[in-house]
Amino acid sequence: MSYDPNNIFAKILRGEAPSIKLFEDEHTYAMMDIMPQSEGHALILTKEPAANLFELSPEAAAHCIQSAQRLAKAIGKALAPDGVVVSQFNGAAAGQTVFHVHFHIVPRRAGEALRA
Ligand code: DGP
Repeated sequence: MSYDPNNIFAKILRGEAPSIKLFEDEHTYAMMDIMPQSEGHALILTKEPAANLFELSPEAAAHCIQSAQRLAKAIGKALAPDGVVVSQFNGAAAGQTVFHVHFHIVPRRAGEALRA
């Protein structure tokens, strides 16, 4: 799949669209999800122009996981969830809607259903 440089996450990374930023480093950008599935649902974006995991370099993938771990730990401290889901979708058939690689960090509480 070809990468569209005008996807919404690319615009956020260029500062052309707003976001609630949590942190960023040389390789990744962390922000709140605009349609949270639970309280504290956040996203890690790679800064590499890659539509999906198949296009992402191994180095960028490693940086995403490092940032996902950093964010999951921070959410654990801030919200004390019972668990945290880290997920990532590739292709529309898999549920991907924004075609710029990102990881979901979704805090979960025992017995609480995800929001639609
Ligand atoms: P998916 O491609 O299925 O992994 O989901 C994309 C996620 O990105 C979804 O949870 C909603 C979120 N999202 C979509 N547009 C925006 C946006 O403009 N800002 C933020 N912060 N999140 C967005």
